[in-house]
Amino acid sequence: MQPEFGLKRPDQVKEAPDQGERVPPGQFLSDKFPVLTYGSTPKVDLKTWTMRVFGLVDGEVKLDWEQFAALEWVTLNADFHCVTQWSSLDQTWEGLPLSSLLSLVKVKPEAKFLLAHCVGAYTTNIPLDVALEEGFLAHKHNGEELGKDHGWPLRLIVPSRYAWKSAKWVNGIELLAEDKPGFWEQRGYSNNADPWKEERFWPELTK
Ligand SMILES: Nc1nc2c(c(=O)[nH]1)N[C@H]1C(S)=C(S)[C@@H](COP(=O)(O)O)O[C@H]1N2
Ligand SMILES: [Mo]
Repeated sequence: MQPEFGLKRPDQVKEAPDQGERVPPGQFLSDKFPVLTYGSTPKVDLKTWTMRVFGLVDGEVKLDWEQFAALEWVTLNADFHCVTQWSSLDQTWEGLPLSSLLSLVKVKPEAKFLLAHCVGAYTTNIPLDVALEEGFLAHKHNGEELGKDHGWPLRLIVPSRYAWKSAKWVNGIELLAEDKPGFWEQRGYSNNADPWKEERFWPELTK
């Protein structure tokens, strides 16, 4: 297990002083969109793909791709900040706000957190209020379907947090009463992950 800790400043970076107020501390702008995956890219077949909303909900749902694609998709413009220090501004994502997916079930009042599940073992956790405000399920990126390595057919986007919260190949949303650290959150990454506060790793690791 080799966390991404201590990775070097990325090669393809450009300084953009005029963008300074949009680039969080310790980040550099990148034109590229590198692939960062723990493990290999899973094979996904739309014929068998499903999205499940479960846990503290009434009326659990499981949608197949056709049902998911029939929902009302919108466009989101957001900046993307990777903990390995690159940021890409003004990315356009097309898909479904997480709040729209959650409106298909009745979220129980005791649900306060959410754990995103993926094809493969990756998970990541976010507070439910953050999920409702800005969580987004993207199928297209800058006008094109997501690349297979970037989470096709569907990835989570959580613009206000470091990108490990933007789970690729997402296929399940679990509602929880207690917070439950995800894959990287269990392995030293910050639970909150706010790039503007440079919440990269557990506070005790950076002391
Ligand atoms: N399922 C899954 N999602 C994931 C990851 C992963 O390893 N598996 N890596 C995360 C990390 S650490 C980052 S920085 C972003 C990178 O997204 P990208 O590969 O599209 O640039 O995806 C996040 N989502
Ligand atoms: Mo990352």
